[in-house]
Amino acid sequence: MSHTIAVIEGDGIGQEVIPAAVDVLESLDLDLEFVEGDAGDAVKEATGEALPQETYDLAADADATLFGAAGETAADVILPLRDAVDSFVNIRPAKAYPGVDAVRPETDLVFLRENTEGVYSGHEDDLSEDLSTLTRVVTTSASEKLAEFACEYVDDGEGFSVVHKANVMRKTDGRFRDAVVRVADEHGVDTDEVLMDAFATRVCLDPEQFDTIVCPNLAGDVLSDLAAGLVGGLGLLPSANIGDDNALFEPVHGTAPDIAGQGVANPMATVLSAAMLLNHLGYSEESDRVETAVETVLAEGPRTADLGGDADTEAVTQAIINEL
Ligand code: GGG
Repeated sequence: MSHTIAVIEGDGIGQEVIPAAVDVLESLDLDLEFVEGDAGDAVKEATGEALPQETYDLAADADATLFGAAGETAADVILPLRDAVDSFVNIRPAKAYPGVDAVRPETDLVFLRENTEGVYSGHEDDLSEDLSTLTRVVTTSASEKLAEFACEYVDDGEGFSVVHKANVMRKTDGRFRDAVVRVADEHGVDTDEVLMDAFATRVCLDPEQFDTIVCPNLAGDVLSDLAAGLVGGLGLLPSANIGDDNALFEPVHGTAPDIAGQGVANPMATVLSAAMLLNHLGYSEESDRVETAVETVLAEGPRTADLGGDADTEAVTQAIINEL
């Protein structure tokens, strides 16, 4: 069966790592059709719109989307794109690979981040010259939907950690915590609760205490970046935004303006996101092959500067393709 993949590079190193991941996917010789869409800072400058309607529709209609990064226009691009694919959870694995000089080589975590609300729901206002406000939205229904997904995701009797700050944000994180724990109890899935500030310390000191982490939107964004610091950097973290009928895959990193345009960005996070895309579309064997190829190159192949090497994006991408 043929699948249509929407490909949206966005800005900065998105324009370097997305073509690399598409090269890897094309080398597998599957029946995938790639359709390109524009979005991001440069598109906004040229057209006034960071996410043209046709790009939104492209993502909504495709079987899956591969997205790079957005800079200043992140709120106008990433959030609507996640909405276009109706994604309610952002899966962010943070795993230390052999051969990478990781701060905590024993790290193997998966963040299940609520993906529709919290402080990312867009209700922000300037009320006076001195005052800006932000409304934090938490619904029982979105929290329950995330929890239902988490219960199926763990499916191994392991349970998961619920990370929140309900001792301070009693109404919003209280609602989130209560809904997630209730759904887990109904499914007979064990949970342990951790306040998000304490989690930040504990995961740095001893990441093996944790496995799957279920958390609100902003906490998931920040804490997964923190976990990236434990495993060798943001160049290694992929992500999947999953909806009921659609999905979007993107590296956790942003546009990296300091290195954009030089051809030296690490393509691993995007290639691993492409592996998650393959798995989502049912190509589990090819997905495993891509992840194994990445692992092999990380262990013994060329690496980019963020991992202490001097190889460029193209050399690392070619090394991955050679391993497939
Ligand atoms: N590739 C994802 C990206 O552009 N990340 C930058 C960013 O600002 N992300 C915010 C988010 O993931 O919600």
